[in-house]
Amino acid sequence: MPATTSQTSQLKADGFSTFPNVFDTDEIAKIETAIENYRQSQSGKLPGLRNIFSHCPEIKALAQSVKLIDLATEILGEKPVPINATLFDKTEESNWYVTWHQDRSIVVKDKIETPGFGPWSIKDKMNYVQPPFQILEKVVAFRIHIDNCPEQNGAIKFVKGSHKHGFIDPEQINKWRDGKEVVLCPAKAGDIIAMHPLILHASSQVLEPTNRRVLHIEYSNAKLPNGLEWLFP
Ligand SMILES: O=C(O)CCC(=O)C(=O)O
Repeated sequence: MPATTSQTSQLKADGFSTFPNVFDTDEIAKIETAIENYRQSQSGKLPGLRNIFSHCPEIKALAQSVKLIDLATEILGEKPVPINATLFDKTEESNWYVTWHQDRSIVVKDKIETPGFGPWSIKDKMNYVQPPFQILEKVVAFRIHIDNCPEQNGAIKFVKGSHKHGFIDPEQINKWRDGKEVVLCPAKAGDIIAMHPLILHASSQVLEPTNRRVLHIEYSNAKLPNGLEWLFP
């Protein structure tokens, strides 16, 4: 399923692009089973799950599949590795919204103090760090939709082109985005929305009593300096 030129150029220009029907119903059912088995082992229906690659070999294999690696290679220009996977769910019982933000952190194996990298934090036993812009430029995230996500069901929204402005001070985000074009991106089960980590994004609560599961897999071909290593090569 090669990316079209218009999809890759939209991703470069706008910071996001939709790839419809990447997975068929059977493929999505397999992804769903793998995720739900892991989820049940982690005290049930948590709204989000980190560290999926460590616990879910099926999802690690999916991330390393030719289909996804080829797509990420076309976007990034040089073969990447999957570097992290997270599940985001919203349901009537766990109905959260996400305020405008950029994804500024990566996950690495060990904490090694390195100029330009920081602050550091630990979440679910993983070392998160904010790398310099030059690293994030070489990251793309695939949001794999496990459920249909119509506009009113917490669809993600983006400030078009905001990834080109580097790091935006979190305190200034609301002022900064004033008057800028916002695009709401509904999706169907099996679609992928590809996004640059620095695109400003947010999402609302769900208005329908259904799941809104998105498997978010990040890829990068950046070489980390100073002995730093990706946690999941
Ligand atoms: O799935 C969502 O609505 C939010 C995802 C998110 O916050 C993120 O990708 O950083």
